[in-house]
Amino acid sequence: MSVTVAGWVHEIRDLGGIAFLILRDRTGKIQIKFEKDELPDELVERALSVHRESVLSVTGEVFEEDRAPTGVEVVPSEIEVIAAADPELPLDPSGKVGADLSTRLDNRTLDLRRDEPRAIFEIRSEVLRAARETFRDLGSTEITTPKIVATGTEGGTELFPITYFGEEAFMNQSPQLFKQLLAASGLERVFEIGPIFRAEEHNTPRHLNEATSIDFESAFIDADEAMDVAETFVRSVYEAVQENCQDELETLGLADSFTVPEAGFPRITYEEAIQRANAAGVVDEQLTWGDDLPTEAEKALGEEMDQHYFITNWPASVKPFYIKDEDDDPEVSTGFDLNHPRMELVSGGQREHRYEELVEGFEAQGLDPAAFEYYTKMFKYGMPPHAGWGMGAERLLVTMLDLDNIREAVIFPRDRSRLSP
Ligand code: ATP
Ligand code: AMO
Repeated sequence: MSVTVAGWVHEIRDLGGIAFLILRDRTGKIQIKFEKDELPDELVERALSVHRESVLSVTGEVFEEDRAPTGVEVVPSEIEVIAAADPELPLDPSGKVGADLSTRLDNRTLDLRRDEPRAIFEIRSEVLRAARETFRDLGSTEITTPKIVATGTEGGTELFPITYFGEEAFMNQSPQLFKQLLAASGLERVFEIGPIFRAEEHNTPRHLNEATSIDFESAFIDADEAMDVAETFVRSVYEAVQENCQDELETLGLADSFTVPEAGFPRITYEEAIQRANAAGVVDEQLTWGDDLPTEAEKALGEEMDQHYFITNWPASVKPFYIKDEDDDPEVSTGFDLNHPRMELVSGGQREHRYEELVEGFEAQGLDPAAFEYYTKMFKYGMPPHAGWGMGAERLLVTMLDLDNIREAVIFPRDRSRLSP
């Protein structure tokens, strides 16, 4: 049978009278055999003088050959060098020579010719596909909202300022206010998968300056129901990966260990969480009501819980203005987090939908309600109770695939010291 195959030169082994060239593309590798006596010198010379990672097109006959890596090989009759590669590569895509993460990120195109990083992004693609399917099954509508905005929502220090035709503007930290406005629109139940921008000062293995947020918001549900949705979401995305990404899991060495988290994620209150953290003795000073959970406390809790778990009823003082307080106790909020044992994945809650209480909340946080008038005024025209959450897509992947660093889950990450590629 005659075939034409095209791909990258993975390896050339020249044994004298015979040479093998391994050609690679995303479907696999194929051996091209050069018996030098039996082929035109010019063809052999042209093929074997290219450097690794050059792009070739090879036309020839296919033969069964047990000694070939895939059981077949091609004897070439025509070779076209489509794009030559330099002899020196900044990164070895065959993986024989290892490279640190920074070199890999500087040369992502070459890095993604390797099986393992490619498997991560094939899985990421499946996660986002399954995410959309799950949300649609839950009756929600996909939205996209502006990334250039006039106000921040998640704390002023983490905003990237930009100039918008001479006016101060910001890169959006979260679609929070837009998704709430849409829960009150005729759409009622919405989701968005899009970029968020946070001027986090430090380089950490779990923070990015541009991340992908998976946001959900629905009218007529409360915090408990929003948590039910978060659990269903996580489980169905894991199920999709288990079902559709066996080859990629195999490549990452996870085929045997990968499991779908069991239903019924435990829900512990913030109060219980700080008691447990105090009992574990991992924090220098005992935590008291109103403290944020430090990283060591989150870690100790994660080890103890050993599965996904919710922390509910955070103190109102540590949650943003849009989170509703419990009706019977204004100190306690309906805000929740969903944590993987390694890190926080989700924040969410029921929202304050009453106009007067919302505006009081702004003032309590030192924010000027006038700047948010485009948002608050809609609370005067029929704002239903609503709830929702936001999840970092990269944190979902890092925890699902047991990656060391969140940058492994983004093709071109933005961090404190990385603005290109
Ligand atoms: P989010 O900011 O989305 O809520 P998070 O995991 O950063 O997610 P935080 O509540 O901000 O949650 O912080 C949890 C812990 O992580 C805190 O102990 C905080 O000190 C630590 N932390 C947060 N941001 C950073 C950072 N940029 N660098 C180092 N540590 C951080
Ligand atoms: P929060 O600020 O907790 O909540 O963000 C929600 C989730 O987004 C992810 N995330 C990040 N991932 C990587 N790098 C970052 N710098 C980063 N910042 C956040 C985390 C986090 O749990 N508006 C609320 C959500 C809501 O209430 O609906 C919000 O943005 O996984």
